[in-house]
Amino acid sequence: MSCSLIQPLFDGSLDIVGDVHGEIDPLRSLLRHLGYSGDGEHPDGRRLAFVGDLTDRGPDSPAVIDLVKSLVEAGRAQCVLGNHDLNILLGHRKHDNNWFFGEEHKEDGIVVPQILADESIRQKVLAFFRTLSIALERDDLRVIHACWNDDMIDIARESSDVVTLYDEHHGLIEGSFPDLDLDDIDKDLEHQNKNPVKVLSSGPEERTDAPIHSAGKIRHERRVQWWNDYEGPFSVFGHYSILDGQPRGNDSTFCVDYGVGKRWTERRAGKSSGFNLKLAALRWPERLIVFDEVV
Ligand SMILES: [Mn+2]
Repeated sequence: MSCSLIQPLFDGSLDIVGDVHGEIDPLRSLLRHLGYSGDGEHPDGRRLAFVGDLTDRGPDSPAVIDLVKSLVEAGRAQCVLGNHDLNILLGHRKHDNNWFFGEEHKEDGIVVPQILADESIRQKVLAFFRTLSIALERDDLRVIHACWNDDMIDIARESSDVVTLYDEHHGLIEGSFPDLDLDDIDKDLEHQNKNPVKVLSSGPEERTDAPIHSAGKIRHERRVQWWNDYEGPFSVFGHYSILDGQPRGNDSTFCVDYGVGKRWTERRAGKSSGFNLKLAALRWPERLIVFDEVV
């Protein structure tokens, strides 16, 4: 049976969880604070939706995937693919996904403490990711990892396989280059902004006036704040990590990624509680934010 990459979102009251990035303990705390039992049951019948990026950076991506997979299989959660999850599914090797290939990951010369995958974990992760959609929707609410773009959603709606959709558009974009007069930055931007899988899971980008230094690299592109021009039902997204605690979004959009994926940097600096970087959930329809730590 084939099913569309755009799926109906659960009805009823929801708790929409931000990018978890392998942070299993904050995830368990958050679910407890939200009132879920260990196996994901809620006394008020609430259910969960995850905005994706379950993996990378944090200490235990396999445990996060195990937990979310069990919640999904029990019908208590839904989950969309994030760009980190997609990199794994597409076989795109990045420094953040060394763990998946069984290799240590270092930042500033220091090993990031992480559980590394073996072959059986790899197979399980890939099998789970193959079951996930790229967006969830109902009349009053949408869930997407990075960017809700109607045109790209409509293309993804006709597809049932995210790898095929990605490859097909990658090929089309490459094929258009001989007719265009583009430099390498333009080509990168074409791939970012014209491939529906890229737009939906990592958002549109634009050329910067001058090169910018970001994460030890020189970049000529920056992320576009698409939500400023968005119109439509309320969209909840992750991806754009909030590092300063200031809410991102407006009357019709909300970013639920409060940056827990970089919490290991706070731990490395000696913190063990009172973290600035958090895992969050948005309660719907209450529009209340709940964090993993109660402070
Ligand atoms: Mn992301």
